Amino acid sequence: MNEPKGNLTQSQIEELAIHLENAELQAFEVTKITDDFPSMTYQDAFDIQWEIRRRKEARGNKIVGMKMGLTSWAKMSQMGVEHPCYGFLADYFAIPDGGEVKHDELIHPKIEAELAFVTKAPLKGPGCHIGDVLGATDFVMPAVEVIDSRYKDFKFDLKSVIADNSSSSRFITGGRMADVADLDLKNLGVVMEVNGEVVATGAGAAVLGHPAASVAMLANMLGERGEAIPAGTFIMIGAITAAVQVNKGDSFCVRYQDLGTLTGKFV
Ligand code: OOG
Ligand code: MG
Repeated sequence: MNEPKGNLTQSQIEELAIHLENAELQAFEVTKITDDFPSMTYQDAFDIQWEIRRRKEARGNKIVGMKMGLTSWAKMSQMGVEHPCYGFLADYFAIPDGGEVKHDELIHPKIEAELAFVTKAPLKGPGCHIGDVLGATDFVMPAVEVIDSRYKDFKFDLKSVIADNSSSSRFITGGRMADVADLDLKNLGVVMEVNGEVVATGAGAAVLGHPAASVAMLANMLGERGEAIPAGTFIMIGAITAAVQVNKGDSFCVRYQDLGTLTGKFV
């Protein structure tokens, strides 16, 4: 992903950002953008994502966190993409624990069992490692992400998904916060239930061998753009299991070892 240069012009970046953001805001699917722009680079893809972020902030939305994606083999093999990606979380993505997710506002949502780290000190790559992350973590808490690729049939390549803010759309957090010293993060078990049936299970080590490695990778990827993770940032580490498709009317419950449960309903 170390391609320092872009092949798209600034006006193409802006047009693609508008195109993908409209698909998000109006919940319609589009063809993956690399079909029409095969020469675009990773730099272009991140420039599009950052332009979507700039547009939201200019409109008054707040950025309330970051997410890593495609950090487990379960997810990478499900999506056919072999490198993690990151995205940002906007204020209106947040749904309280036990809350309702409006299915009509989304295209073809799926849910993911994740964990979130909240930092108390800044993290900056390159060279950020698990030890740096544990030292800079204020607390860990459970999180469920609702992803919703804007691409037709949820099919994409890495550049297209990065431009589409890594499929970010909603997230639920709550449960119990805990100090990293009190958790066995690699063995931490999660059980995901939809309509009372277990649909997926996993443990923290599914994410890059250790959940904190995902936060370190975020710092290192952001460092390539000269960006850092400020203190007080909420960061989701990526799905521990494969994502599960949900329909209107479905309710979910994710049980986290030592961290309580998160629930919600698609209405
Ligand atoms: C890309 C985003 C993946 C995760 O936790 O792995 C993601 C996608 O699969 O649509 O959020
Ligand atoms: Mg995710």
